[in-house]
Amino acid sequence: MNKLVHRLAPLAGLIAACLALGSPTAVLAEEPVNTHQIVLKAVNLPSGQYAYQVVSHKIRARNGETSDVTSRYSPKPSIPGPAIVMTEGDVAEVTLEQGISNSNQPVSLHVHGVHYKIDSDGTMKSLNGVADEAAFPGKPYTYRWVAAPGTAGTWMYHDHTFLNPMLGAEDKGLFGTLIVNPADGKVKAMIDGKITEVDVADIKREFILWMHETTFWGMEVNNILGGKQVPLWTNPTLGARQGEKVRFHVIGLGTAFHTFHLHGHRWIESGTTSVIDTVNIGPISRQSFVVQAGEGVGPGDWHYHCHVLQHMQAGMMGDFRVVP
Ligand SMILES: [Cu+2]
Repeated sequence: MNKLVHRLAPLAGLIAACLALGSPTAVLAEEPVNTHQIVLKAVNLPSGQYAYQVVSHKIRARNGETSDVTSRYSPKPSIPGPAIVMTEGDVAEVTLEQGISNSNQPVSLHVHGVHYKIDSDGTMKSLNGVADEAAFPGKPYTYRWVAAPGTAGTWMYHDHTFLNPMLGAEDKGLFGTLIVNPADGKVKAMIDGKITEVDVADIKREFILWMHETTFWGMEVNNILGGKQVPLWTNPTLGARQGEKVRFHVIGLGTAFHTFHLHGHRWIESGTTSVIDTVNIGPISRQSFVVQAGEGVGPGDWHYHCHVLQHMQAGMMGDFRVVP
């Protein structure tokens, strides 16, 4: 029996490989809703860290209209990197440039959650068996991401080659957020004490908080200002008007396990109907939830923090400032 299993195992592996390679070609049969043409650059910061920045972002809609949304982004690099927002049915062609002045090593983009073919894996040939899928100085690399049905969620993109050809340098700042909104435009939320659905279009602000070691790294996407992105850097004060629907995206990075807690607010745990106010966040696990700012509690500086005592003591905290 064991011998038979051993003889069949390579065949099963081959079939599995064929199936896996076959599926990305079928990810999006029809023309994409929007095609995002994004140019990103990886650079080094004076702090010794590294970061991504957007050079340009154009969106070509299915009807052929093209819009330039580059002004949404900070003109400077940031940690976390720019938040890329797509909708199920969209495709992104992301070109990465190596703009790191103190190194000629390859830098890449490896994305989570969405579909891509093996040549958009963002790893070296030693890992993917196909090609060195990274940008070298003067030699950009283009990746194709497909936000196929079923990929809605908050995901990570990060370097997978720089400094360490197997792992990359995500822990040195080369990471960012991909938000894929559902095609039907609705997300679950608890509003006025009831579990309901809200329109993504009614979300006024997105607060992205990455939990790394003993620090929150933040970014706001302000939907009131057409998706304007404001890098918030470390342990930021977040701001909203009372009653605004805001969405938090809390993501873990590195090796530590955290417990994210927000004072005065409750939310629906992602993928469940549980009402919670604290959630465990491990490396690359995430929680995305909508709250109505100050609901039932009013304005104030509502503290948020990691509830792991050593992390709190090291300053892993900030405020969610709700104004009338
Ligand atoms: Cu923590």
